[in-house]
Amino acid sequence: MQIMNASRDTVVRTLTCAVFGIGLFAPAAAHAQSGEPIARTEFTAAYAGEAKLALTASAPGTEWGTAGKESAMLEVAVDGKPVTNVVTFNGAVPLEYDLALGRVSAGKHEITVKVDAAKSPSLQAEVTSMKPSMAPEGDVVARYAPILYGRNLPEIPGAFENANTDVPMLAYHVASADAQGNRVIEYTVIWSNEDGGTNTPSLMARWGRTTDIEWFYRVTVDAQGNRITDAFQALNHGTEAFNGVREDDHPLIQVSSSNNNMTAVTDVATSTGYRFFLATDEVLPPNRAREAMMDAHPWSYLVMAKEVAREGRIEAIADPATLAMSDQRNYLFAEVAKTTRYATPPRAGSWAGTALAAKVGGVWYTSHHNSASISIERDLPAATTIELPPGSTPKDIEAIKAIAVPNGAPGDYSIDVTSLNRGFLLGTDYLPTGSFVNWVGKQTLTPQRTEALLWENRNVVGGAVGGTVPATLALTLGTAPSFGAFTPGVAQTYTTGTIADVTSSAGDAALTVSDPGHLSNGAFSLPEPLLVQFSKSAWTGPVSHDSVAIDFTQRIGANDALRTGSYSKTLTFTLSTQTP
Ligand SMILES: [Ca+2]
Ligand SMILES: [Ca+2]
Ligand SMILES: [Ca+2]
Repeated sequence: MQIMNASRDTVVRTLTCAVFGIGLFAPAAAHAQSGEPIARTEFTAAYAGEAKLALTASAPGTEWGTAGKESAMLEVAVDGKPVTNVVTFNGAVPLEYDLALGRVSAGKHEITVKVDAAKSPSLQAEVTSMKPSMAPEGDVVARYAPILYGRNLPEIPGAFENANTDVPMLAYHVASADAQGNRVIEYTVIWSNEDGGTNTPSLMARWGRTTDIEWFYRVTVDAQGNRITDAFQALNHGTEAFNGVREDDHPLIQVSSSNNNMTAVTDVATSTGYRFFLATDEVLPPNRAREAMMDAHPWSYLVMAKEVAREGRIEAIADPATLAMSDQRNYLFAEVAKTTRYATPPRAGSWAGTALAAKVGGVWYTSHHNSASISIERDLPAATTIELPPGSTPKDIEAIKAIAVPNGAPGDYSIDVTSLNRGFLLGTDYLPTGSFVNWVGKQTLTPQRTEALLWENRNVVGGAVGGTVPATLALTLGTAPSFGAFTPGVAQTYTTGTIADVTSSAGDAALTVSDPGHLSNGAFSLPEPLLVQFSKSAWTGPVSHDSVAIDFTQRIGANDALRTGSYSKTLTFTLSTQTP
C-alpha cells in the first residue's frame, strides 16, 4: 500500500542533499590491548552541520545479566577526537546504537571505533556496520543535543560504573512552542535502571518499569534557531539555568546522583571522563506514555530486566501476593489513560488514584498490590505493571479492570478511564511478546462505583471441538491513507489511518509492518520518520474479521525542508503465525 500526501506551497528552504561515501571497514573482531581501532569508515559531509552514526556492535562473551561480564565499553572518534562512549549492553547480540557525532565541517571525515580498555569489563567487541548520516541542514534539535557525562559515585564500585549499572540507553525529544511562539525543545534520556530514588515495587506500580526516564536539557530558540534560554535537570529534581561548558552548541551535563539527576560540567578536566552522545531525533508517539519510547526499542526491556536480576532486586520465590518484585517476565505491562475530577479540591496529601487489576485463574491481581500510595495519581497516559503467577501467558489473562483508590480523604471524585493503550508480557528471552490488549471507551469510577471492567480476553482458546478448519490467514487492508497537504515552515504532527481486517485459524498470529522509514518525494525525504501503530498486533488464538486500527503519524518540523509534490512510502503488512 502507499501512503501519500501533497505539499501545496512552495519550498521555504533549500535542501542540500548529504552525499556519503562509506570507506573501508576493518575486519570484525579485534582485541583492545593494541589500542588500535576495531572499525573505521569515512564519510563526506555535503554541508557543515550535525553528524550522526548508526553503529551496529556486539561484544562476544559479554552478558548484561552476569556480574563482571556485563559489556564492552567502546569509544567512537571523529577525525581522531573522541566523541562518545558506547556500552554494549545487548551483549553478544548485535544492536544498532544510535549516536550523535556533533558538528562537522563540510568535507571528508574519518570515524574510528576502539575498545576503551581502561573502562571496559570485556576487551572483545565487534562492529558489523557503521552508517554515518547528517541531520538536515540547520536542524536545531541536533544542534543543541546535550552530551551526557557518565556517573562516578563514591558509593558505587568502579570509576566508570555505567559500564555495568544505570547505563543511558536512548534519548528522544519533545518540541513545543512557548507563549511568544519560540520553539522549546526538551531532551529526555532513558537509563537502564535507577540505583537510588524511587523503590522498585513503587516504580513497577506507578511507572510500569525499573528504567529511569528523566528530561535532562531544555532549550528555547528563536525563529532563526538562536538560543534564548536553557536549563537542565539539577540535583533533587531541580531546574537550573545551564552554566557549564559547551562543545559548539552542545551543553555538557554529568549524571551526579544515584537517582540520575545532574550537574553542569564546568571543567572537562575534572569530569568523570567518559560520556554518552546519544541521538535525540526520535519523538514520542502522540497521546502515549513516555514508556512508549521503550516499546519502540524492545531491547530496552531486556536490559532493564537483566539488570534488576543481576543486582538482586527480585524476590527469591516469585509470589504475586507480595509487594516485592519478582522476575519481570511475570508481569503484565499495561498502559491506561484517565481523567480525574474532584467536587472540591482535596487538601494536600489526599487524592483519588487509579489501579489496574488482571484476572488469572479466577483471581484478580492488582498493579498496586492493594497499597494505596502506589496507585497512579497523574492524569497523563500512564504505564503500570501487574504481577502475575509465574508462567502466565496471554491466554491466561481473562480480563482487566480499573479500580479507584482513595488516598487520605479526597472527598467526592470521578475518574473517567478512557483507554488501555497496550498490554504485553516479556518472553523467556526477556523481549516483549507484542501487545494483545487494547480497549477504548469510557468507564467512570466514583466513591459509589470503585471498580469497572475494561477488557475481556476474546482470544482465549477453547477446548477441542469437532469439524475441520482449513488453514486460513487472511489480511485485508482498508483504503490507502493520506495525510493531506503538509504546510512548510509550520511545526505540526499529521495523523491519518486505515483499518486492517484480520482472519486467522492459526494458534497465534502476529501483524507486522516493514520498516516505515521516511516518506520521500523523488530524491527528497522527510527528516522525521513515519510512525505506524496498530491498535492490536498479536493474537493468541483464532480470530475472524477482527478490525485493527492502523495509525500513521508524521511529524513536520518548522525547519524541515519540503519539496513541492507528493511524498509517499510503500509499506508491506504481514500477518504471520508460528502455530499454523
Ligand atoms: Ca542499576
Ligand atoms: Ca531518576
Ligand atoms: Ca511479589
